[in-house]
Amino acid sequence: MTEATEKKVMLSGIQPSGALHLGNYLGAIRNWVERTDEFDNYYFLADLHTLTVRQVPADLRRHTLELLASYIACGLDPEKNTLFIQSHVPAHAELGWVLNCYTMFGELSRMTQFKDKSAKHADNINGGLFTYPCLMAADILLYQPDYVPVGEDQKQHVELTRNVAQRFNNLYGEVFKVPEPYIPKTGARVMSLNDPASKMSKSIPEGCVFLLDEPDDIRRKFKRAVTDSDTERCVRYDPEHKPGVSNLMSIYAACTGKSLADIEAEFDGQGYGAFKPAVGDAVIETLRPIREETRRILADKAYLEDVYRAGAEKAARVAGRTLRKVYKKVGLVAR
Ligand code: ATP
Ligand code: LTN
Repeated sequence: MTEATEKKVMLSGIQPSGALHLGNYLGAIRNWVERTDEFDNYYFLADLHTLTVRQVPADLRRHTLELLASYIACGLDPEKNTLFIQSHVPAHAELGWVLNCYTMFGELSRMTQFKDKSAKHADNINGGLFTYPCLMAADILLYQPDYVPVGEDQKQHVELTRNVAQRFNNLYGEVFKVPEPYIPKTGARVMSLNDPASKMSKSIPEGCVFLLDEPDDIRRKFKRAVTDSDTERCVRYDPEHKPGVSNLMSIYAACTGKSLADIEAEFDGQGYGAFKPAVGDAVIETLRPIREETRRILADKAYLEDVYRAGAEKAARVAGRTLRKVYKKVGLVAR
């Protein structure tokens, strides 16, 4: 195979800090699945990242395996995607340290996720929370990816990664590929069902639809979804004035493939009463096969073990190549 026909590389990760939700699926995983054949793919579970916030150890272990099972259930075939657990590939922590030394205090201070999380966990504003983007930059740069598919909230971290990579390359030559963020058109920012001003997040469970939720729970959550207090009560896309309905429309569009204009026409004259259950049903049908398959895979621990072992082996080979180059460039003595 010639260079020109080699596939481009795609890489991303999710923290196993809780159950996966619709925002993670529509904003991230689904886009990974759609691009499987087109790219050489690396998808990992960012378990080291979760330590920035206090975790219950047994829950973290369970969530990590659940997330791996969900990756596969969502359609990430382990034969076509390198699936692995971050802590199984020591190069992440190693390059993370080096990049700490090439990232500025001021840059890290500007990260909105740091500001949000330190407000939320005011009793535990630890160093890891602050330097977390350096570990994320290492996660990415080790694999020389072309694209990093993430939801809108992670764009700032990918931009920082680009800046750090460029800074390093300016000092030492072309060591890192400078990656592009890859943000989906629909689902990039799924908002909470009970507060359309904040993103859907596991920390607001009532406004959050989890991939393993039963249909009845999903139906109930959509029935109670906050819509807008405007008088016209029609289904129209207007994120500024009608954030609740617009969020539901985006979810419906992402689950059915319909355009926003089609949806406005479909519910013309019907108000919110017919619309909300229709969105609930569309989500139920989208998530049904994923829930069933996740449960099936989770029961097969030996299979999961095979997947994460093989994934770590391949990932370590690729990551090791970049790490050795970095160590050499900065002047560390080769072992
Ligand atoms: P938390 O619930 O604690 O905010 P999280 O659900 O955002 O965490 P992450 O591991 O931070 O989980 O995110 C995993 C991926 O899902 C990232 O690519 C992120 O951009 C995407 N994502 C997370 N929440 C949403 C959302 N509400 N809408 C769209 N994409 C999202
Ligand atoms: N920071 C991300 C998770 C994450 C990630 C990454 C995403 C860690 N390392 C590398 C893309 C590439 C988050 O909190 N969602």
